[in-house]
Amino acid sequence: MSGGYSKSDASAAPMEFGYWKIRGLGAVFRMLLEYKEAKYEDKQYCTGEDWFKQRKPAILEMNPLANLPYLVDGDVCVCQTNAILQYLGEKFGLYGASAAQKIRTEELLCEIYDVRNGMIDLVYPFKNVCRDIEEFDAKAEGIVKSPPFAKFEAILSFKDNASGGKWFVLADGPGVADFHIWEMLDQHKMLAERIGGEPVLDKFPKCKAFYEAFRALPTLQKYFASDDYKTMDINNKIANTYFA
Ligand SMILES: N[C@@H](CCC(=O)N[C@@H](CS)C(=O)NCC(=O)O)C(=O)O
Repeated sequence: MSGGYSKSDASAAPMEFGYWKIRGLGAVFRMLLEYKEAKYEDKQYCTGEDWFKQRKPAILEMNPLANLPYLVDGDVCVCQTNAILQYLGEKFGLYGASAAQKIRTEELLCEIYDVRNGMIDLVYPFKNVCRDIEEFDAKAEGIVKSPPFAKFEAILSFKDNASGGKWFVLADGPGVADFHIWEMLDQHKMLAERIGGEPVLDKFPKCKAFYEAFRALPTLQKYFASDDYKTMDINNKIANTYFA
């Protein structure tokens, strides 16, 4: 296992965040924890031995749903991406200020997880959606021609948007769903660049403005300058032939 960097905040014990040493579902949390300047240890597992043999048994003691990602915060151990995002969203005040905003956050977390699953189908041959590079090329081209962000563009334009279309849910900055949406925008942007397709973001002007505003957030600059963003593989090695 190799460690990422962690923040210092004298007032609280550090949280433990765990995931493989890839972006995968981990990048969403690394960005969120950095954005909030949280005190946390970023456990990045490199091998099955590191996770399944060394750490998972202890996480199972805390939560029978043990999986990657997980979060340990004092006595609390949360698994499942959307449950962890809800937990951190409530902790940081980034889940929604009203019942309507909380519902929108939950909707968007589910919606963007669907988008992520499309990317997983594309890049992992064991999913049998793209069994070889020819099938990958054909499907990737289709995704880049018609990227799955029209609904997100519509949310940014919708009458109830509290920020006038700058952020997805909250009035004055990103909520937890924005972090997963940004990660998927970035992955689709990179996919288009990789296969020489048309720029994905140009098709969605509001999503593009959101992408740029998020990319410029001051407390995220350390993350964007780090190897966790610049050089870390997006997907597990099994997908690297297609989209690392
Ligand atoms: N729906 C789960 C999926 C979790 C999952 O599939 N984790 C994969 C990596 S993306 C894993 O390798 N888990 C380790 C394990 O099964 O112990 C979530 O969103 O948290």
